[in-house]
Amino acid sequence: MKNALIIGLTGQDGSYLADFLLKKNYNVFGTFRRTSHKCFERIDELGIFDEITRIKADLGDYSSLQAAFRQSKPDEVYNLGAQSFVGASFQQPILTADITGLGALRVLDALKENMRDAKFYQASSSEMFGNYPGVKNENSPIKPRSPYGVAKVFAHNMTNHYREAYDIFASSGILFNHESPLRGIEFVTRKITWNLARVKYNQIEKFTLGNIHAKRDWGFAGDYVEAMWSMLQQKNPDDFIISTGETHSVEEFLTLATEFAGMGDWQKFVEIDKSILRPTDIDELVGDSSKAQKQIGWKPKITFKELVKTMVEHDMNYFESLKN
Ligand code: NDP
Ligand code: GDR
Repeated sequence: MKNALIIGLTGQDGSYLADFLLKKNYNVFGTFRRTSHKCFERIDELGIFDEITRIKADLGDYSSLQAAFRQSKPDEVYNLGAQSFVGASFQQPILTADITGLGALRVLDALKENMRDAKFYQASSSEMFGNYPGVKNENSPIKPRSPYGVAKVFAHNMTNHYREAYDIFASSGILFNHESPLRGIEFVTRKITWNLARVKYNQIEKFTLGNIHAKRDWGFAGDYVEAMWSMLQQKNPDDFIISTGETHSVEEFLTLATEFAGMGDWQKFVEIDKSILRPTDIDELVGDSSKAQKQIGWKPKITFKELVKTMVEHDMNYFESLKN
């Protein structure tokens, strides 16, 4: 039985990855940070809380990461931990640099000092490409447009550096946006499906959005965690783009979600709030995952339409269940 250590267990991807690895018969260890409120909602929703060894560790605290390595003795380490909300990175650039950027270096260094033979996965991001136009592949120019993007570039480059300098099996997945019913509610897709349900169930009358013309390459998180695992099963470490190859605007997502919810015209209950606009945003992202398709045999299974429908149904069912 292999041991896997997931940094960022409590997040969207950490929860799906834990579920996936348990099904593959791994011993799953995952880190969480102390909070004053419940942090295992997603793990609970997937019904896997008792099957995971949970370790308290913070990406800002090197000693806790070292202890996590000593306790879990991992064969594979997945660094999914981050301040991952691009919008917040403009308000908290230093924290984002520390946790999203330096945090990855702390994990890499703890690995080098404690479990040098463990394989390492870094959660890199399409946000690293910024507004550079066109379909992105592994060789596209890196031009980040947010403190989050800049921090991810640092972590990405450090991952490559540890691979080269210390012969560590360190791979980066450059993942484009991926969503699910477990997505945090501040991200635009879940914000839309959650608030549509609140409108439908008379909890609110309206909600606000920012730049609805932005376009993203949206896939399903459950598909994307499979790619993370596959990258670590290869003979050699490498970087891979993971994306669907399709791009859709926020407005398209909103229109389709409203249609699935059977709620008519979204203009009746959505307002555009300029204060949500970011100082710099990315107009359009779309990725070419043909390298991953060829080398690791990965491809997305869930379509854009299916994704939107699943998220709408999940949130409608939740508010429906509150009535009973
Ligand atoms: P989430 O925000 O859902 O999860 C992030 C995880 O990091 C959570 O477990 C969070 O803990 C943890 N975390 C935050 N701060 C710290 C800290 N100081 N110390 C330790 N852990 C911390 O993100 P996703 O699951 O969506 O994404 C996973 C990773 O992939 C992230 O690194 C993200 O930047 C990256 N990524 C995501 C994409 C996407 O579309 N989802 C696309 C490309 C990259 P807590 O629950 O306590 O907040
Ligand atoms: P993103 O995701 O920034 O791409 O980062 P997000 O869902 O936050 O934004 C996508 C686009 O929608 C626009 N937008 C809004 N965004 C939010 N959050 N709220 C709104 O009300 C709103 N209105 C319009 C944004 O301006 C943006 O253009 C995600 C995160 O998961 C990162 O961690 C990850 O690295 C990248 O995807 C790839």
